Amino acid sequence: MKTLGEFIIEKQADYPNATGELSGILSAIRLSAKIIHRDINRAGLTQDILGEAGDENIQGEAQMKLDVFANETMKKALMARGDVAGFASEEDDSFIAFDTERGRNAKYILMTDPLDGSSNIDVNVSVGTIFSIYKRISPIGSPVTLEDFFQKGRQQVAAGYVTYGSSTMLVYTTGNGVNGFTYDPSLGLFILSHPEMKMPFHGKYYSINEGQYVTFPEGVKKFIKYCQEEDPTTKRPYSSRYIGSLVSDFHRNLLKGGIYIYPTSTSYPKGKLRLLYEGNPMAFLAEQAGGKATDGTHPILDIQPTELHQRVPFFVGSTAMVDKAKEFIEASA
Ligand code: P6P
Repeated sequence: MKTLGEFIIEKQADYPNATGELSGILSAIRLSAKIIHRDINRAGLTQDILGEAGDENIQGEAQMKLDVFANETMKKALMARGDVAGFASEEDDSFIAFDTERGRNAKYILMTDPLDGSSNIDVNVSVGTIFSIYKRISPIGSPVTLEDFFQKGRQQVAAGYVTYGSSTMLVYTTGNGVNGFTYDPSLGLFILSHPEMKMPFHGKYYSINEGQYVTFPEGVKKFIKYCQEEDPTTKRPYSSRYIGSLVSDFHRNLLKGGIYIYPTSTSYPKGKLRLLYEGNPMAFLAEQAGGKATDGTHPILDIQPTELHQRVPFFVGSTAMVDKAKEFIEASA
């Protein structure tokens, strides 16, 4: 049995020049996950944390009380460790510079969707936390600037998610593969349960909100019909599985193989998912596990960010399925 803490220390030993700051950030995320897990699992028991917070985030989405709670929990845990210079979140309009002596001298920044899929909480469906970590590019000793947050996804030094499902798992990468840890609440420990996770090259699940079918681009419509055709040689039809929680759909596809798609639509002409704290971290994980992530045709990790909350069409999962979707999109262009 290897705990997340032991794993982090073990991996840090692989880097003789490591200063322990990245390990400190991962420890802060671990603490946040335990606290959020606790509150999600008692959400139905105390009305004070269910439901809407009565405010909207910059996306115009009603903030759930647990969205705000998760966001503040992560901020406090990271500030307490002092290893992060700046923070950006789905729940905050702008980035936040941790403008303390320690914060100004920290090397890293973190972006997060603190509680993805939170509208599912009140109906007891899985939700997740997504995080993305970069080295800052602005001078150490000064407050972070927007340019620190506009780095391409390929510059990430670490990324991961916590899925609060039938069990709570933390899955992350620091660029040398993907490892999964299952939380044991009786011990208060994350235990290495899924070492060196690999996304199957092909899969049988496709995840997309087919209620929006009529508004999808032609290539996406053709890919969906391809998934539904009878063809035993390619094990079609595939199964449609859409949880309404990116982290949960991604996690199933990471384990079993599959593709998740949130394309452009009438409601979301640029796609719904946010590049910086949803697309990039999930794309980094997918590629590290042998999968792929594109905007339909181009790798997500190569997109140059221009806005903190910019949206992007998102195709992520098994390489063969992402490539097949790209074929239909390019043929219909
Ligand atoms: P829709 C949750 O809000 C989220 O960002 C993803 O986790 C999820 O896959 C998607 O949006 C669901 O969106 O429009 O299908 O309800």
